[in-house]
Amino acid sequence: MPHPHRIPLAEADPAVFDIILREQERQEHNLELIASENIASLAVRQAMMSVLQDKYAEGYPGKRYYGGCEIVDEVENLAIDRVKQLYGSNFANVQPHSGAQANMAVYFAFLKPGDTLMAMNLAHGGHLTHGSPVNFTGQMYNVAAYGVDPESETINYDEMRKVAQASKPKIIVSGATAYSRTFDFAQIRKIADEVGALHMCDMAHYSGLIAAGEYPNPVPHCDVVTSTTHKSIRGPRGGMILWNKEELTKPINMSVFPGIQGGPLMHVIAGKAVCFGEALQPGFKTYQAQIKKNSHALAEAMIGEGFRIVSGGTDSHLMLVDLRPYGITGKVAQIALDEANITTNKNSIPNDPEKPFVTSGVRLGTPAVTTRGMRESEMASIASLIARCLKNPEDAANLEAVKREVVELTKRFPIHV
Ligand code: DSN
Repeated sequence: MPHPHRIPLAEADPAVFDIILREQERQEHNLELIASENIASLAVRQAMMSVLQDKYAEGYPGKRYYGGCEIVDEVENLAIDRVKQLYGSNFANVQPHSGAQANMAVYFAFLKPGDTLMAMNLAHGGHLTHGSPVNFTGQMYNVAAYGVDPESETINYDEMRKVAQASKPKIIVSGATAYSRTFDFAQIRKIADEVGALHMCDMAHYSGLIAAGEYPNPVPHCDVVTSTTHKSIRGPRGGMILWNKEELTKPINMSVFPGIQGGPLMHVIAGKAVCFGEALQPGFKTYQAQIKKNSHALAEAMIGEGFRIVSGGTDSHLMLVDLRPYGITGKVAQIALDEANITTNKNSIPNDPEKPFVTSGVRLGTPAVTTRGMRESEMASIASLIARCLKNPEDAANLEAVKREVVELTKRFPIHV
């Protein structure tokens, strides 16, 4: 009899194993268009299921609170060295468990409760941790927001300057979760300097494109840059923080540990090292360039199907689709698309007349389908499948017919076999 610890999951816990198999099957035969999702490589996932998960290593490499950390120190140093090379930063912390934790660590390092945090209006594309009233940021800080121009639907830097001058924030945050255009990081740096604020970029959505030179790099224009590691960069779920000035090292590192976290997840840090290693390979640039080509192709094809794309197009991996030309809401669209194995999320568009749980838009992104190997011609097919669903979103036979075609398409681009 093997030791009980060596029994594989399928035998040890068939209930959990079955759930995993069914989720794998769902991913295999769905078109994943959620802009923040991706498909990590086998190598990244193997690092995450390694024995490193058993090691406690509070502290930082060379300065841990527990013994036996000399080997996991190597993997954390490797992740730090690779990510610094990738983005050209002088310093990095790879311990945040998520993007939200990375943001929290930076805010706790540099803000006191009641201080002013300025970030993009949530309704225009900002993130929960950029000042939402239901998030700790909205509860602990005075929040000032900038947004997009109602005509161009791109960031209005004159308004941003006025808001900054009036609110005197301690931190100005750039970056968003539903903004498809580039940020002018140099301009935001200038505004931050004019009002004596720190400039923090939350580059989570764009991090893969940035690593490949397909989107402007915020690092030279920011005091601090935060990110997740699982979106376009395609690594394990987690977060990271980058910065250039040595004097910021102590407050940031102290804020992550012992400030808001305990033991780092060494298996996930190993996955981050693998992901950064992958991103340093020439093939990663080709992948990121294709994400953008696919995003352009999808946006053009959606326009061809009669949808409106917010701001008229995209400079990145994502786009916001205004569904009003089809006379339906984001809520209806998301449910109908789900029925046809097309996974999206409803999303407010700027100045949306609908409530956030209903919305007039959906957000689409191309990182995951590009990982599967899909290219421009598949993007045209996807736009047509979406349009067919949304012309008759409550017709079950229509949705079933589209689903059959989606399954055929996904079979041509297998993920795990
Ligand atoms: N949940 C992420 C997104 O979908 O953009 C943000 O953290």
